[in-house]
Amino acid sequence: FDGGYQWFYEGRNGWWQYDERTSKELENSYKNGDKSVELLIAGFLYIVDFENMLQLRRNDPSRRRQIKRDVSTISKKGVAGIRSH
Ligand code: V3L
Repeated sequence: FDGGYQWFYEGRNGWWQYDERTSKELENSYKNGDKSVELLIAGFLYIVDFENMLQLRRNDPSRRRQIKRDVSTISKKGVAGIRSH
């Protein structure tokens, strides 16, 4: 979607792509100009902070990951924890 742009979060030595539903949610909020958005991922609430391009756990902000929006063709570990190689 959107010319092939996708959303990624930081893993160990690489990037994971967000699952499709969450990617769409992120893209909508980003396009809307929101500063942040709240996501429910595997039972935990996370904040995505577009100003600092971070994902943080809402109840433990020390659990933070860098995020990025990039073309879908970049080298990645997989999608939402499912390895692709
Ligand atoms: N989508 C899916 N799972 C997530 C996400 C997300 N946006 N954010 C955190 N988790 P934390 P390596 C990741 C999972 O930040 O080997 C990967 O998807 C997170 O999963 O402390 O380090 C892999 O499954 C972690 O299991 O709240 O690259 C796994 O790490 C858990 O939530 C290992 O990846 C706690 O993350």
